[in-house]
Amino acid sequence: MRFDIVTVFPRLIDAGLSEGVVHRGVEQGLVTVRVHDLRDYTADRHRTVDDTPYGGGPGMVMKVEPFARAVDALTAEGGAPKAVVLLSPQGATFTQAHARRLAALGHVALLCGRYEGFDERVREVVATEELSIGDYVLSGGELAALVVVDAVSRWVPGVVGDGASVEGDSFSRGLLDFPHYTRPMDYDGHQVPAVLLSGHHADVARWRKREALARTVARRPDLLREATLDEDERAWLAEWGWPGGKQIREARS
Ligand code: 9D3
Repeated sequence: MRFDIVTVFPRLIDAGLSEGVVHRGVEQGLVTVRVHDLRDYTADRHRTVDDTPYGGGPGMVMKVEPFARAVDALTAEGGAPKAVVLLSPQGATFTQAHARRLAALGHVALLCGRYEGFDERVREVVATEELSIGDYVLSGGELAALVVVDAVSRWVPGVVGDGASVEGDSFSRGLLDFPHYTRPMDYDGHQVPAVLLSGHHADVARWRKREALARTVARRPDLLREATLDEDERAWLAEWGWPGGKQIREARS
């Protein structure tokens, strides 16, 4: 997997990739992250990346030419990226499905902005798609790019130690995770559920499945619309009086 990241704060990207699962993926040669300083693709003495908005108003707008030149240069070096993603609050909200799709592309460029926004021609001419990481205000696209790199890299075979844990992850299954416990058995009167100590593996699996579903119903009922549920799960929903429980897509097993 190759990422090309274009930013005015390359060290912010370097810092975010200095540890953890993605860093190990880079060290193993499974992931390549090239960071490009947008100012290296300016043409003037002051290395200008932004300018005042046509039509007036506050703040500065990021110019199109430095982004266009940066993408031309990274294409010349490493081939054309299969997607050029503009990180912006106006983008579609990034999901696990986007992460999986981008991983399958193998080569993705990420364009980060600062200031009020991008000249619209960055969207029209340079980028192929636009993503946000959620409805909150960041100071720029760099942290969003790091989020995308992390979530996409997890889909690259070998990056996450246990392959089963990527497929089985919350959101890949479409449900929240079940509760986890480790020692001690009793923490200040808070007990580990007895079923987990029973040694009955089938009971444990069933309890976890039910807890995951109960938690999703309580906290993220919106996820049920897209979830795939097996016969047990559909029966529990009906038992709990969940409206439309039977309409939820049945898991292919
Ligand atoms: C204060 C400026 N805002 C006026 C309406 C607009 C604005 C412009 C630029 C708000 C934030 C930003 C910087 N944000 C990003 O570059 C960004 C982002 C985000 O803020 N939230 C979620 N995902 C993303 S992806 C890039």
